[in-house]
Amino acid sequence: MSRLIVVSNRLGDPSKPAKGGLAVALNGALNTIGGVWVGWSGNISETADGDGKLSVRQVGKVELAGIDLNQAEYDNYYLGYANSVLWPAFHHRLDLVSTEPEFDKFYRSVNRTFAHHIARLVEPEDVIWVHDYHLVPLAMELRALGLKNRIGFFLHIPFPPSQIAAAIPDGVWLMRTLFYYDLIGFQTQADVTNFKLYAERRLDVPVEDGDQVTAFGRTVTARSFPIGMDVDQFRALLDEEEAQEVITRLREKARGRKWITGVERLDYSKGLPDRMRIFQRLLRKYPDNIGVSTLVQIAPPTREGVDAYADIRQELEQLSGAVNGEFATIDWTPVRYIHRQVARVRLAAIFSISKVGLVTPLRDGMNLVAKEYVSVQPPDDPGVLVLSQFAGAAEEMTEALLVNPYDVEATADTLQRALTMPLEERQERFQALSGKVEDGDVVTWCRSFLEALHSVKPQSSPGDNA
Ligand code: GDG
Repeated sequence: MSRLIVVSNRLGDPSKPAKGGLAVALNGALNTIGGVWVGWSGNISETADGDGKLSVRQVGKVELAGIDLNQAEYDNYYLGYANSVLWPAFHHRLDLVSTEPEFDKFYRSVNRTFAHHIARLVEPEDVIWVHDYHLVPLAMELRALGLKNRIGFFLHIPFPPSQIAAAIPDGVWLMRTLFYYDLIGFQTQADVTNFKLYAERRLDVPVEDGDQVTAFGRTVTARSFPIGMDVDQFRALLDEEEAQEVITRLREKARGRKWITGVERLDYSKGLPDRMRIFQRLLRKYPDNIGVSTLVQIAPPTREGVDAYADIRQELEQLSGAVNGEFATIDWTPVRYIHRQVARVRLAAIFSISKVGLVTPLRDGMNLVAKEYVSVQPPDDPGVLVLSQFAGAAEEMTEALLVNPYDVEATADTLQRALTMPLEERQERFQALSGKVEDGDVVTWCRSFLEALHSVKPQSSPGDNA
């Protein structure tokens, strides 16, 4: 039987609780079906460029193959091209793109290093599944080494509209490398459309109605596979003693108060300053919330080596301080801002007693927090999901209250509607959303991507050494 080789920037550890959305999803998938996971080990060691050491260990059903980076590779590939060029550009933030001459050179060479290690690990029948924007050119590098395996790619972040994609430094080269995959998975139908429009408008190739796109002499299948969460695992956390303790303690403290909860890495794509403005507007416009509704914002640090992240932290701290200064009383603090990683079991507990899940990214591939919030709501008294229309999740989760987070006034009105929604409407919305979250969980997502990868016609190989 063919093995599954998963490749992602950061190597996860299926035996430990995961932090980011990608790790959460892949832990679920690999623990279910087993295979090899290849990724950056998290170590920075002093090796020559392109010489990253590989260490392999077995954890349960999964073989973990970690590749070290050196400091220049970390700075220029990870913090550089991946997180200072591709991440902001793909999230429509061209104003935050910052380039250095070395970025793309290192991006290419780290992908080549990954390819060399994978080529030694892989067997002819193995299926390779590459994840995310750090590794777009990996298939091209693998093909250049002669690999004929089926190779799929899943993009966890949005695919930008063609005008934005056209502004990406080295963008045409990057897009060309996508055509070395057999299957490209996107989070939403809107992303698939953007990809096809890019091919039509910028690569000047005819695009048919189906899911295949041909350019540079290669044909790739492009489809949407909305990612899901591990519903059973997350719900099971609520049965743990720690979760029950948190729930009891928070209920006692709350005494009729309402929690509005937001959880995300402190990233500018997540719209956190706008969320503070929305909450401030709610308190100003609907003063019945003063002393009653509390915004719990958990925002653990991320990518602190990139300047834009220091700026967002400062802005958020200033805004949450301003809201607290304006409205706090001796016995009530309107914003509880936590800039630390919170244990997953506690997140499940906090979500389950929150009257509103406030998920208002300015742009997001999917957003698993929206699904996690819904998955642990009590069916007899569920809370309400307020969800940005710019999260990929909005394409499926249409029974949430969908908002435009740039419109502070209208979103504050919707937040008030969520806080005062009658039980019957909350239950109706919850039933519909909960069914969707269960039906499209991470196991289904993984299965449907792999089935599609097994069923697409593999690429023929002219031009593999391009
Ligand atoms: C990328 C895409 C796409 C957050 N804070 C804590 C914590 N988390 C967990 C959440 C959730 C995960 O991290 C975040 O996932 P998201 O999907 O919301 O966002 P990204 O990290 O940006 O992930 C995204 C995803 O990939 C999957 O394809 O949905 O669009 O950007 O699981 O709960 N977990 C713990 N403590 C925290 O403080 N334990």
